[in-house]
Amino acid sequence: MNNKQFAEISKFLSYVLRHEPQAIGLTLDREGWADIDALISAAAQHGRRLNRELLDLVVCTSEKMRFAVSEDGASIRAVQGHSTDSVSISFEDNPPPPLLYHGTATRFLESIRAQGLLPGARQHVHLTENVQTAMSVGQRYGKPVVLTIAAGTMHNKGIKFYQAQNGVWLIPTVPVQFLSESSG
Ligand code: HQG
Repeated sequence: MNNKQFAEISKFLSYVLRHEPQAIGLTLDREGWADIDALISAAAQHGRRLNRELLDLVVCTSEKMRFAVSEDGASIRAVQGHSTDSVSISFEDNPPPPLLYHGTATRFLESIRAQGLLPGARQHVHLTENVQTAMSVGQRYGKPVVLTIAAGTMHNKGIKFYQAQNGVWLIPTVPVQFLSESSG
């Protein structure tokens, strides 16, 4: 598989496992799991040839570790990033480090200053422990800026934080008083 094929499969999996499973007639359970055989046959019916080896390769080599295979090897899911209402992963509250980071584009700042961080189409706002990662996430939408989140302070006030299997931190919203615009 070359890089282009890898990216295409990864995008397709993000689409059906995070956003639109119904587009190929796939069912996800509440924890986001899809039966792998069902996924392969639903994909085939929609002109997308997949097989178990390709799926395992994408799961294992995805730099962002977006997907996971269940312990029994029968199911696959996206570990975060969902927008579909059919999935509600039961994350556990996890104490965050004192500071977390969110990368965004400068053109969103005015709205963020007014509303805080909102999840947009997804179920959660995504935060990272790594400034560099935040910078590259922000770059996807324009001139990047990294916001610092006083995560420890928020957690001490009883606000819950969740961490996906791939280390991404998730939270429903970040009120503006916990945000600052320098990355230190
Ligand atoms: C912005 C990728 C205006 C927010 C990445 C972001 C990440 C606001 C955009 C993951 C706002 C939503 C998620 C407000 C937030 N007003 N704009 N009040 N509050 N925003 O793509 O965090 O490759 O849904 O700053 O690596 O950019 O998909 O979220 O710019 O981990 O695996 O609204 O997606 O991972 O955009 O990215 P997104 P995100 P994957």
